[in-house]
Amino acid sequence: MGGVAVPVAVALGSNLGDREAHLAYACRRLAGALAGLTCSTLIDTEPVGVGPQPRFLNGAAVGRTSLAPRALLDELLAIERERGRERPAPGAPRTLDLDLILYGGMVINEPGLTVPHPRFRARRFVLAPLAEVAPAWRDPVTGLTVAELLARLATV
Ligand code: PH2
Ligand code: MG
Ligand code: MG
Repeated sequence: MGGVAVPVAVALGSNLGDREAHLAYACRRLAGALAGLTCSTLIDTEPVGVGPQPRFLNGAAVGRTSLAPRALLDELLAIERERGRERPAPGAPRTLDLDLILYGGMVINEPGLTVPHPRFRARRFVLAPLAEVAPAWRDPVTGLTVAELLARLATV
């Protein structure tokens, strides 16, 4: 460890197998990886942008980490694999998807690691649970809070 703990937000999703068990597992594992973890309640959502698929269960978690962004991403991918996540094709149904949404106020554009998550501002299934646990967190790109981004979704 070492370094200053940075507040981070993670989006959780599942639409394959026992969705609740996968997300409950993710919250337990994240509680070990992130300090002061808070997990949102879970919402059942229509699949967005992936064609006909089983419905999703979505949630969000916030906590603090001393891991660098890439190390945290590796940890998220490891937790996904622990639930048998496979990647047969982009957008395929998944047991567990853990997306890094916000890493403090950092803006990162690297291969495989874009933070804030490039599509989170348009996704109600991310913003609604995130607004439950971190409404005042600010998106470093638009300067808007999570609550403002969610409110804006209704009108655009
Ligand atoms: N994730 C996607 C694509 N579409 N739709 C819902 N409702 N929930 C998701 O988590 C989701 C999605 C890509 O990761
Ligand atoms: Mg995703
Ligand atoms: Mg993902």
